[in-house]
Amino acid sequence: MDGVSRFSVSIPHDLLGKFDMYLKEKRYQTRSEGIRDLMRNALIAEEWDDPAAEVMGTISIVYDHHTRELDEKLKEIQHAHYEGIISTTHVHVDHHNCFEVMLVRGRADAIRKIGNMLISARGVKVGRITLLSTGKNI
Ligand code: NI
Repeated sequence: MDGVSRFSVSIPHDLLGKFDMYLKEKRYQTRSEGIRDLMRNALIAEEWDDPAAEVMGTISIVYDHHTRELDEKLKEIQHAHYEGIISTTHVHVDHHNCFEVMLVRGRADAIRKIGNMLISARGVKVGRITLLSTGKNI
């Protein structure tokens, strides 16, 4: 393979055994592919540590839409930050609960701020910011 480096790693037997179990569970065909993904994830986490880095990801929230003024508040936050939120998908889970996933792109600090505002809104039961990458630097 062109542009590929090979290196050897010293690793305790126990740790390698656990790692192999992890790879099997995650359906990796080879150790190399599993290690490449772990390295990319580490680099993506590093990207997000730089406030000015351009990142992509998702903000997911589950909330009860009967909570007073919550729908309005969530929409207000999204409109105030329309340049960072590319797309929103809303699922009516049941009579009370809504699941909303937003695709986001922008500066890491701006995306974190939007996510934290949405997740901390009163009535949001659970939320996650998923840190992904534009893929340019990994
Ligand atoms: Ni709904």
